[in-house]
Amino acid sequence: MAYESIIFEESGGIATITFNRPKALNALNRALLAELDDALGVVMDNEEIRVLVLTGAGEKSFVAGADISEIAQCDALGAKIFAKRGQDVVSRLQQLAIPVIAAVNGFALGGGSEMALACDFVYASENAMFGLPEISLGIIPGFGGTQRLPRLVGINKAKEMIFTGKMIPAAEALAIGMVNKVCAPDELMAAVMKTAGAIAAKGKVSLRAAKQAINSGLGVDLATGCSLEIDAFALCMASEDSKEGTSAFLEKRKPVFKGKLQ
Ligand code: CO8
Repeated sequence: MAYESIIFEESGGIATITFNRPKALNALNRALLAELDDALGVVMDNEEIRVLVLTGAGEKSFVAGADISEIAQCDALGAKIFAKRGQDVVSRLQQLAIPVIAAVNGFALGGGSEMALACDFVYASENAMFGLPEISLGIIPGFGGTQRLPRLVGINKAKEMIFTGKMIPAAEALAIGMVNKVCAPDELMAAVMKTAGAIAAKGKVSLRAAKQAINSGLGVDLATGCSLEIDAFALCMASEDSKEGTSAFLEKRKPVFKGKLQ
């Protein structure tokens, strides 16, 4: 599929998807969601890709939300289809086996914040603004925001953000746990790529096992989660990478992970 609304790049095991509708502050329309869905399929199928980075084109915006001109045309059924489409893509992003980092370089509003919430973690530029402003449009978040935001920042903070629709700056998003790190705008991508590179150098089997154990464990009780962890741990021990990692430590050298199960 040829992409117009996103840019897809891959280098050294790190794939980058850039939302590319800068004139509309990278708003998510149906065409962009279809391209993103396709690109996530490419990422899933390519075993060489170890980390995915999401960012926005231009200096102003990561994603300023779902495309309001398309929402405005929707009746109730159309809204249901649009919201389901967006939720399916956001869920697919969250369920990717590899780590996903959001590099939020400006506005992350509505569907943009919801996209960031589905990533494994977020680095943001100092000028980034987060928010779920849907209430000011007479609607509510529709790409999972009412569910993921309270789980991440707590119920009351999420309610305040969703009921007021107010934007919060990167520093506040950092304080409430929506963001892991805040960088100067011109240092954001370097910081993200440094962390992505450090992750990409780890064992593929153990990275996937760690992500799966964390994500699957969040939906179950602690005992069940710990039991999932044991299975994921055992899977790692069956991998060539675990032999390499432990041998390298004992031989006082750097491990070279090949990402093979055995
Ligand atoms: N949709 C469509 N176009 C947009 C959007 C958007 N979400 N955001 C910005 N744009 C466009 C503007 O219309 C403008 O276009 P033009 O130049 O043709 O007039 C261009 O981008 C630049 O925007 P501004 O001139 O407004 O730039 P400012 O710097 O003055 O303001 C803001 C930046 C504050 C980000 C402002 O653009 C804004 O408030 N945007 C809307 C933010 C918003 O409300 N987002 C939530 C959208 S709803 C949503 O995400 C729901 C998700 C679930 C949907 C379920 C489907 C039914």
